[in-house]
Amino acid sequence: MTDLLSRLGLTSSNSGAWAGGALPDAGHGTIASRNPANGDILGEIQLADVAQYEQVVATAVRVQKAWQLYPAPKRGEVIRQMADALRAKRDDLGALVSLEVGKIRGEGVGEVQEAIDIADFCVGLSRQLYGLSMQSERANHRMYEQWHPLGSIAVITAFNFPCAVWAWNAMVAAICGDAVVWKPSLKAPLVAIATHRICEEVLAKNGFSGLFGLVIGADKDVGETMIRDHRLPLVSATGSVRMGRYVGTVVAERLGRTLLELGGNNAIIVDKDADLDLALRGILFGAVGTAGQRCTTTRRLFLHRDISARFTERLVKLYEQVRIGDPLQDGVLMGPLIDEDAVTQFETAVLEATREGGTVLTGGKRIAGPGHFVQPTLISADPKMAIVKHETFAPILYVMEFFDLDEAIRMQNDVPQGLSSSIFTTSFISAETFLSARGSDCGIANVNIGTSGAEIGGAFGGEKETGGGRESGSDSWKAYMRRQTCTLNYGKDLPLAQNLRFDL
Ligand code: UN1
Repeated sequence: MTDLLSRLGLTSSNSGAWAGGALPDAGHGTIASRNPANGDILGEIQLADVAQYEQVVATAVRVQKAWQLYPAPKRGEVIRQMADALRAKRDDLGALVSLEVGKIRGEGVGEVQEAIDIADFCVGLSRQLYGLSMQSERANHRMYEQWHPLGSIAVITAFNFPCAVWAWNAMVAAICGDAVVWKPSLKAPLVAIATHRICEEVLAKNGFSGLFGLVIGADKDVGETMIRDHRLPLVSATGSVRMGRYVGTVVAERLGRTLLELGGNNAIIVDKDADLDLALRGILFGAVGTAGQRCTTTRRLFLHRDISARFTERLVKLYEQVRIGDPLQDGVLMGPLIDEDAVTQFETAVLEATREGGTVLTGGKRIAGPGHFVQPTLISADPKMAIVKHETFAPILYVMEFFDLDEAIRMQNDVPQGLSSSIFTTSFISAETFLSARGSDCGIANVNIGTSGAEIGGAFGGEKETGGGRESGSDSWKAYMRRQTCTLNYGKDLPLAQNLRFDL
């Protein structure tokens, strides 16, 4: 383990403030990063204070001034080098993700791959960033729109994707000509430092050291200062609805922009004509993968009543075969929850569900011993139960029945969140209905695959309380730029729009 950490440039005590290199300890206290599988301390991190935050932002703002003038395809070349640098460290960084947040090895490495993928995507994007041209109603006039860098942006990330979600934002923002100040979760600081170091090294080699800043600090000082900071026109935040509502309100007050990726309460509908083997695999990955701690985790399952009883039996059997344990061990499918708080929330939700009339079909308990392990849990539930409408970041899947597709879609949409959704069906009509305007109301709608594990090429995000933001692929880059509409007159006359006359 020590070898792994030192290969990633980590020591037993690490700076929590990075502005073109590590800033010295501010004496603002430290936090420990612990392995959730056994409680071992992986390393200490010196918390950043507000003065260091100032230094990080001032550096980012200064470097951005030069970066925005560097041609976008050249910015793409720097990001290409970052993709390569991440590739070279992929397995080590992936293992660190496993150690610090408890993902199984494949998922840890997969997360770093996601960061590499978005970097690759951005290399191509750097030669695009297209604007539209319009037909002018005036003779000898040309109209078009172009996109300029927004400036320096804030990125706040959650523990569950401690590398990839930052990369979705940072790589795209960098291509767009922006600087990025990152405030990661205090539950995953080492992955943040290691990721930052890899990218900072590339920036430094290219003369843009400090374009990416990192501040590992408390919400009450560093976080508060950051969301109120007028130098950061965009705050991109991933986390709970409660956090997003607060950040959104504070940033809106200063008329800044937010890009919010908040809670999900994702459902899978299994129709009576579905390929049930496929559905079982999709559900298992969606609900048990990452120990139920993805924002895209499958939390609700709607089964057609004709297949419900037999299918549930098969699902219970599958759940009981899931190997739980050290996430770095081969064959293990589920690691621990992130911390003791998460275990308490798991237990509270199970209790609440049974109190409301739900029945635990399998699981429902924490696993004794060191580490924050719980059992993957299936609960037979009713869609009206309050707990079913609530996102609990744990491997709990509520199982419910439906009679026809309209009812299933209605139940699926009847929650405050709107991130991801899917249907398993072999019927073209059911699939298209699910994807139609009267179908799923989520930002992501899938057919015959689960709710999680999206590719970076699409826009990622959701509706309603999920916050409405879109990150990663497609045209999400537009959130990181400012749009300018330009009208040029190359004639000798000055015609006005709307045929207006304004002559003496
Ligand atoms: C998250 O949980 O915040 O679609 C992001 C997925 C991953 C990203 C999840 N590609 O499950």
